[in-house]
Amino acid sequence: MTLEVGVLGYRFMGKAHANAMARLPMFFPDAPDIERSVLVGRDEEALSDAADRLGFESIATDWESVVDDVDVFYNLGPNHVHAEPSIAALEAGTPTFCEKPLAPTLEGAEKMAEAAREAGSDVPAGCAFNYRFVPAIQYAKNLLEGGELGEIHHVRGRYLQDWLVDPDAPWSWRNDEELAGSGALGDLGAHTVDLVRFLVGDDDLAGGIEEVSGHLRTFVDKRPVEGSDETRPVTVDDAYSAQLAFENGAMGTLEASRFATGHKNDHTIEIQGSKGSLRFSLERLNELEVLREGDRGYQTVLVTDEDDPYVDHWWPPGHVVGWEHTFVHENYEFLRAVSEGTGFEPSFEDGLAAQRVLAAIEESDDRGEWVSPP
Ligand code: SOE
Repeated sequence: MTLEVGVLGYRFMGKAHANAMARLPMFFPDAPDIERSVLVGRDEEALSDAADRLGFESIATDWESVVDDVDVFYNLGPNHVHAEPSIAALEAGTPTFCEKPLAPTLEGAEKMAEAAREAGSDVPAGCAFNYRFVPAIQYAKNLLEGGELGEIHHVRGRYLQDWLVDPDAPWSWRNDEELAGSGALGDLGAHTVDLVRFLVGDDDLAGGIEEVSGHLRTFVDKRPVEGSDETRPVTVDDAYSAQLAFENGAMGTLEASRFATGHKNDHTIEIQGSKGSLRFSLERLNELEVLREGDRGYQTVLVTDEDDPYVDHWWPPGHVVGWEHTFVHENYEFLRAVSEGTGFEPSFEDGLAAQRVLAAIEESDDRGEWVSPP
C-alpha cells in the first residue's frame, strides 16, 4: 500500500524533507512506499514551481482540504502555522510530522500534544528534531545508556550561527514574536534542549530539568524589509544563555546565537561524567570525541562504521554522511512508524517537553530568578 503524503511548506524544510523522501526507495528499500501527492502553500505560482522541483503530484492552497485526504501530513510551515493544521490532521486521524519548535507558545504546544493524545497511539505525531538521527548522537546515547560515563556532572549545549550579525540582514518571520514565538531560543535552543533530554534525561542519568536560569538578548531591534524602504521591529531574542539544574544534581549550560561570527551551523554537545566524557560538533558530525575511564585524553571515534545504525543503507564504513542524511533517517523512522502503526520519538510529547523548558528560560529572564519548567 502506497502512503500518500501531503506537505505544507516548500522552502528550506520542504526541500530537506522532500529530498529525504526521494532518497528512501534507493537507500531504504524496506521503507514503506510513499507518494509525494500534494504540496500545500499560498502562492500558487511559487507552489507549482516547487511541486515540480520537489516531485509532488499536485498542489493545494487550502490545507483544510488536504489534512483528512492524505495518509500522512507534514507541517513544515513557519512556527505560527504549526498548530491549527496539525491539530486538524490529528483530529482526522492523519499521522502528522511537524517541524520544530512544536509551536510559538507553550499554550499552542499543549493543544498540539493534547490532539495527539486524543488521536491515539496508533496515529504517530512526530516532532522533527533531526539531530537525534545523527549516527554520532545515537552512538553517544548508547555510551550513556551503557553507563560508560558514570554519574553525570556537566552537560553543555551550544548552537552558534552568524547569519544575523549584519544589522542590514533583512527581517523575516524568525524575527517576530507573533510568528516565531522566540528567536535563537526556540529556533536553535529547541534542538539543544531536545538532545539534552534524549541523551541524559533518563532517571538513571541526569534526570529531568528541575529549574533553569535564563538570559535573552536582542542586539539589533529593527531590520530592513527586503524590497522596500521599510524596517520592522525585531521582537525576539538574537541570543540566549541558560543554566540548568538537573534532578540528579548535574549542571547544565546552554546557549545559542545568531550573532556568533565564525560559526555557521555549530551545534555542539559536551557531557562530563565521573567515568568519562564525550564531545560532539555538528560541523564534524561523523565523529564523536570520547574519553573513557583511564584514557589520558579524548579519542576521536569515526562513527559512520559498524556501530552506525544506518551505515548499511549508505556506503562502506568511513564514507561520511552529511546534514541532509539526518532527515532521511528521521523520515525513514517516522514513515515506518506510520506504516506499522507504532509509536515514534521524538513525539509531540517530546516537542511539548522541550517547549516547557524554553518557556521556563523565557520566564526566568523576565523575572530575573530561577524557574522550574511547568
Ligand atoms: C535556522 O537557521 C535553522 O534553519 C533552524 O531552523 C534549523 O532547525 C536548524 O537545523 C538549522 O538552522
